[in-house]
Amino acid sequence: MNFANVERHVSLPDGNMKRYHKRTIAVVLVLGWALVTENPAQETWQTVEIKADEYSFTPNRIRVKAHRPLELVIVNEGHEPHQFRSALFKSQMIEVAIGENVVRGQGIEIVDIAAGTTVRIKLLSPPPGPFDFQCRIPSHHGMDGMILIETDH
Ligand SMILES: [Cu+2]
Repeated sequence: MNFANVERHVSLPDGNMKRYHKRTIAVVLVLGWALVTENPAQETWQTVEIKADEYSFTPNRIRVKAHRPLELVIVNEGHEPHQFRSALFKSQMIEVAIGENVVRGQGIEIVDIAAGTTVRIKLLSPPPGPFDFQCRIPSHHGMDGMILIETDH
């Protein structure tokens, strides 16, 4: 399957999926994803809550384990929209949830988070490495951070 044309920007500011590209929605779920999400008790999720406001992320240094399911809960406690962008998502199938609205796709780089909303981003098997994250909305300088994903060895 070719993901080259997948829309790289997820935006569900009003709790709907209008702006989300149909091809991304149509991406076939990997079997592993289905197995894990249907049996959540069998996997230990790493859950990290990150607060976004004007103009920072808290915390902005995060350390998690590689190849274990990871859930990033991004809470926009500010009065402006923010983004959560990371190259971490580029090569991964991720699930993005705002309330009842859930989108899964690969090739997503930018998740928009409206003021006062919470976005949950799930990755089943995060790869090791340091991954920057940021909000690149003009004038939102300083909204950046790093996720360090470590192996057990
Ligand atoms: Cu921002």
